Amino acid sequence: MKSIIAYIGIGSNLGDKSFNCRYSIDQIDTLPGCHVIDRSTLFKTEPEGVTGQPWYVNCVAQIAVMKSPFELLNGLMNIESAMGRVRRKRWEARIIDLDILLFGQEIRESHNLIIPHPLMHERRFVLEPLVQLAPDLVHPVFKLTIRELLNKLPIPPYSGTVEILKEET
Ligand code: A4P
Ligand code: MG
Repeated sequence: MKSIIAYIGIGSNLGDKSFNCRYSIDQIDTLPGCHVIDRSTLFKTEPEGVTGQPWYVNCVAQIAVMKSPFELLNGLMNIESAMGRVRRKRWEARIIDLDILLFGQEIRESHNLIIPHPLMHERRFVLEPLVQLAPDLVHPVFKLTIRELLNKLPIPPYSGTVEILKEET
């Protein structure tokens, strides 16, 4: 099976958020048929679409995958559960959220898996980390590069504020 390059959007706004993001990447690397190639820096980001929640830490991981998108989704959900995520309602504060942003040039819309992630192109907290890894990658639906999508975003605060977090090495 040929390996596909996929991008995972990672977010945490509960507990030690930077640790949670980094730890989840280590866990993704241990999934069978998954290998982490690179990751963006960590960003401190204003919650979008919800009010009254703590700020998030977000980043993006670039991975090589030798499994189907559904198998990958299952693996990611297992990591979320093992890290203690409990789902009560949509968009609530969470220890860790792992979303498949892109899976090669795949386009799919099943009820429990939509690729590319349907909101990625309008979220600064996704595009700022993603542009570090793949500025010239073309979005399979909009046919624009990640850099072009980022440049089209409204100026903050309308599409959220993001700041690069200083990381200890
Ligand atoms: N699902 C469908 N497509 C996908 C995909 N491409 N990747 C389904 C992963 N999952 C996908 O997700 C609900 C269901 O989506 C899953 O069971 C899966 O079958 P969830 O993680 O349980 O719920 P959620 O995260 O609360 O909802 P959703 O719709 O995934 O929300 P988002 O898009 O994750 O947005 N602001 C900042 N600054 N940073 C953030 O990270 N995140 C959100 C949540 C809102 N505001 C934010 C952030
Ligand atoms: Mg999610």
